[in-house]
Amino acid sequence: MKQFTSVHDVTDINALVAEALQLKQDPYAFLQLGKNKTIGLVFLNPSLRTRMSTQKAALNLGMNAMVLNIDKEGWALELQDGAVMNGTSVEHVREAAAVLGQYVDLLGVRSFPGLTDREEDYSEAIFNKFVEYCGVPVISLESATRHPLQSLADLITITELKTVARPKVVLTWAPHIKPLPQAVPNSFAEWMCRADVDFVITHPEGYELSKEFTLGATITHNQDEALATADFVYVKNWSAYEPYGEMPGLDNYNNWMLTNDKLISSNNAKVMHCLPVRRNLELSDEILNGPHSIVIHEAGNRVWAAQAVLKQLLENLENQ
Ligand code: AN0
Ligand code: CP
Repeated sequence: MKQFTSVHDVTDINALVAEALQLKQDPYAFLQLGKNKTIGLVFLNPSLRTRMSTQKAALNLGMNAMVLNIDKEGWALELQDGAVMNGTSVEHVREAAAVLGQYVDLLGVRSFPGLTDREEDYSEAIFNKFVEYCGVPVISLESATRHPLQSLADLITITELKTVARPKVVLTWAPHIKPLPQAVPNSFAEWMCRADVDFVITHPEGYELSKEFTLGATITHNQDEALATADFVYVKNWSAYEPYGEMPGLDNYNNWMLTNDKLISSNNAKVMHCLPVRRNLELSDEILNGPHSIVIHEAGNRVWAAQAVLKQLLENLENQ
């Protein structure tokens, strides 16, 4: 693997999951692989899990990890080409990314969408500038349209905890008070459509995801119908793709929050969420505190997802 920005960078997702589960059994087996190698983790937005799990994964491989919260600790970044920088921005991403590439062997980047200009977000305008100018392999720590480390951890979790060969996996929209990116559901859909699962997406009218991510999924506006016989229920809020970044009809959809009652017709479903989660808005206390929830286990698996990816990227560096 040369970079990790989406499922398209992975040749065999099942082999990557198997590798992650092996690392979980024996976390320090490749301590020598990352010796004298450094990963930089650059955040333009907040993070708890991605930051800590990727650092942990790097340490398990014998690497050094350096973190920069570039939005708070770096110079104010200019992202536009050709800008006359006589305003608030101090450093252009061309120099910032190129200089970071001088200090590290791998670079992780987190860059959320603005949710106002769909074309800009879906072209990954900011993320791709880091890819273009840093000169080292890049790992997505969640970009405007995808969160592949999360999706890999989700697939690892489903593979580990499934009780039938081909589980039914349901992605269900949940209420929220502010517009959130489509990155997590896009990415989850993109991975599930390639996994050995029956994949169903349910959301209210107006929350259709971009088709490029959902090809092969069953899509319904009927949440009850979707939840029937589900083995895994993946809860997530997202804002609309069209009209972009808006939350059409939100006031009518409070009843989309998952409760124990809604799971009665499921196959004793396990409930997932990428976290952070707003309790009793997106997901009820009774689910999060109860036996259905596997969200902490899922977050734990972020380490093995990151470690499997870093291992393959390091092996690729060695072979160059
Ligand atoms: C982000 C999102 O929905 O993309 C990050 C999730 C991992 N969530 C929030 O901004 C609350
Ligand atoms: N799930 C996830 O990526 O969490 P953080 O935003 O805390 O990294």
